[in-house]
Amino acid sequence: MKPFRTLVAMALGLIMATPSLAAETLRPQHLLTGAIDRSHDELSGQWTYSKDLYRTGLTDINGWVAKSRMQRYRDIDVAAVEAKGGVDFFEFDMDRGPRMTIPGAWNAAEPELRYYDGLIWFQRKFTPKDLKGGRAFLRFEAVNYHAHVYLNGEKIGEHEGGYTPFSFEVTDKLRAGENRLTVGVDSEHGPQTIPTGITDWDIYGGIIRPVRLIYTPQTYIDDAVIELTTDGRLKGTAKLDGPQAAGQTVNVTVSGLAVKLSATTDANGYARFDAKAPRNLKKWSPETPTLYDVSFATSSDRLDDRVGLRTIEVDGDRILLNGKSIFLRGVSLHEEEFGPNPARNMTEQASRALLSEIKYGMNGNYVRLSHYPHSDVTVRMADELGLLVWSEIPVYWTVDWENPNVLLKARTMLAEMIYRDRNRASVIMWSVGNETPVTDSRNAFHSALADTVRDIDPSRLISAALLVEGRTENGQTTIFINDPLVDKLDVMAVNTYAGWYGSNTLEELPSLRWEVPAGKPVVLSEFGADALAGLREGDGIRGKYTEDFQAEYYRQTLKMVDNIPQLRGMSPWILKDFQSLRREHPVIQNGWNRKGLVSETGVRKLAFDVMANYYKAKAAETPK
Ligand code: GCB
Repeated sequence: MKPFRTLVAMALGLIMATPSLAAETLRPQHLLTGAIDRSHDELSGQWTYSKDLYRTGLTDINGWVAKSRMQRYRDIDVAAVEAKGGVDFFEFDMDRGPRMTIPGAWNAAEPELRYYDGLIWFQRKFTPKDLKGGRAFLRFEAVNYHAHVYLNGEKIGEHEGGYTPFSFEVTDKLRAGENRLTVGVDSEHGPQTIPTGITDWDIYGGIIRPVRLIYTPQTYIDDAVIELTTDGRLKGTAKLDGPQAAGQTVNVTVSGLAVKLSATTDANGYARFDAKAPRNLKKWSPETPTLYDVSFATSSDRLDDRVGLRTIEVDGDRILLNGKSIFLRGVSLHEEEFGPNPARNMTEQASRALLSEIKYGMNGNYVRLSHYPHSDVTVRMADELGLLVWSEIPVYWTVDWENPNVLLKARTMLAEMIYRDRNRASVIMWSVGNETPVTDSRNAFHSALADTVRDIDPSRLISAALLVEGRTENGQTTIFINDPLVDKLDVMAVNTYAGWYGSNTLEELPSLRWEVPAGKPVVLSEFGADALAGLREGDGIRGKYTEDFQAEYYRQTLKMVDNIPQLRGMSPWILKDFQSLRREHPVIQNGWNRKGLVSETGVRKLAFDVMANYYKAKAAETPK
């Protein structure tokens, strides 16, 4: 009998041996690319809900089938049955339940739900349009963390993973008139979830992004991508879904460009385009974020998207955007809107406020969307404003590295993230993990993730936020990367907190030496220090937690990292104070991680200007 670890390694080997097939099997059955621009009914708004901490609506004691009087998803008018009398009784009534506005996390909705972590049932009714021979899909942009979905009392599917979209076809399940949609949302995380229950951010359970009923023709364009390649071509694919998917002509037009792209779908519904990019094409960049209206059309369907066209690659230890070396002037960001009680409801307004502070306030050109895929509203806003994006999945700190099911979950999340955002010019880098300690099983896990990314999207860069080590010899401290995962990455990223965590003083920072493997670009994915906005040196506290300390920490850290020759960018931790259940200092934190360069309501701290000035100077330099 082979040890478990060997079996896992063999399973990983198998996955890696058949990459394209593997990527194809990870493709969600219905992608509905560009969902926001399709014909749809918005199902956001008021939903009723019912708490179910003991999960009585899912299973009864001893694992028996849930009692019908507990099944919140039943297609039943409880009040009407009660009015008739009889033996039946109920321990729920979704129609008369309390209401919550969807989308939005429940912790912000009601004080009694502030720290609720478990199952809550949500329900709403809706009346669909006449399908007129077409098809309909229920599309969820994100449900955190595990969704159990029922339509008119019938289960239509489940989804695990709190930050990526999923869709179920309901063409034959809708009825004329009123339909009843019920979603059980379980926020609980455990050893086999991604992330596990141990993070540095808040619970944010709920239907956190919009829900829509999407209408398509019988045969429709499920997915369409277009990109500019480094050899100056416009390439793309479209995938049709439906009975007439094969042998169809797909025509692509790009607003304002005289380019003719046309192809016929193969037996599996795929069409592939390839043409020389016209000379007058304006490339997308942070300075000129040109977006083109691209439309993909067949005889029965048309899919529109606003797309930027640019190239991204590494050349030795440089990152090239449109063939030119670039320095990433960024900051990290959690998905949390400004304000004292965020609900993770990323409206355009909320997202614009955050990203504008980076772009115009801080003189930035880049944002690390940490630690999970953010709303597509945010990514589209980055396209519009001109911010480059690092996007990642929450393979964070601890994950069950040896469990093949967990690996499959991570690969599925990667696929769902990448397939959603392949048309976003802003996204230049996919990250496969954050601060995961080096072990054989972790290395194999991450390596499989890197292969998955390369397989699905070879056009973008791969990175991971790595841990660094330190060594002191003859009084000289050296920080170094000792991680075999580096071989799989295009860009090495490191998190460093010397001067905040650990025993280094701020004065020592500039003398710390960095030793990084040659030949690849390095970015600092994190560095930072806590400060309570308004707290100054001398206010009854000295050093850590004051704005003065944080600003000095930034000055000294910047001096230190300026000595790294391959440094190609940074995303200090973090734009805004964010809610975290690890942070309970009663005077300073009260549930907030205070490493923001601005407070939770947007008040800038002293360190904000340190970064803004540093980036202003960087923007004026020509990158090496
Ligand atoms: C880290 C983590 C980040 C934390 C941060 C901190 O290294 O990647 O999620 O919030 O440190 O504040 O300690």
